[in-house]
Amino acid sequence: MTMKLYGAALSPFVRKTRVVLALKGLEYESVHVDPNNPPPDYEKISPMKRIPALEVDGQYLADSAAICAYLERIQPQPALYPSDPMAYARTLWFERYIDYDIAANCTFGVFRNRIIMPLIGKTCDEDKVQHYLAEKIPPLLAYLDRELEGREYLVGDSLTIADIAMGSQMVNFRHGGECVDPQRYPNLAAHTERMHALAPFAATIEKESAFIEKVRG
Ligand SMILES: N[C@@H](CCC(=O)N[C@@H](CS)C(=O)NCC(=O)O)C(=O)O
Repeated sequence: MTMKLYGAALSPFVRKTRVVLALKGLEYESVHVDPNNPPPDYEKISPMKRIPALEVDGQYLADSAAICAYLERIQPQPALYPSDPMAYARTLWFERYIDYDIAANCTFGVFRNRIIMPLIGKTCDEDKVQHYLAEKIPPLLAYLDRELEGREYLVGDSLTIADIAMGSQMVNFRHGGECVDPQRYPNLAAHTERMHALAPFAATIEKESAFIEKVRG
């Protein structure tokens, strides 16, 4: 079996997928796709022209959630989805909340404005960023902070796809010049620190940060 992962370095969804591939020890080839300028035939690979997409022996999968669920089936260890039905469904809920609601605000609201806009020759709308930071993001982070009270992981007592999804979005939040405030969200701040200390996250953060520092000047 040969696998190709289509994506770009700073995408939180690509990073999430790469962390899962690394934890499961799966080999793959990386193919660079710029989401702002995908190749002309890319929609055959990813119908919405988004990254990541995975090619497996000539078949294609789009969306990090579908890809990671597939990877769990082909390499069940380490298990990143609980077997208990309720714990499994709660894991999928958190993954969805993070990939959509957290991403829409922390990554697309803050990181995209501050880092991607200047990279593609557009200006950052800092008023918009401040609105996200002051109004939209606090209740989203507060919910996860409450859910993490007295726990190391979002669901059960081991790492799941939900923790990886959150760790990945928080890399972009950090690249965007923000952090999870340990005074306001102590449980989530500790969780983020634990995620970012995992070897696949630590390695990618080091590589990406050097680039981000250059962009931020
Ligand atoms: N839910 C998708 C989100 C993927 C996504 O939005 N990727 C962004 C890059 S971070 C993208 O490809 N954007 C290009 C576009 O939407 O046209 C996933 O988990 O894979």
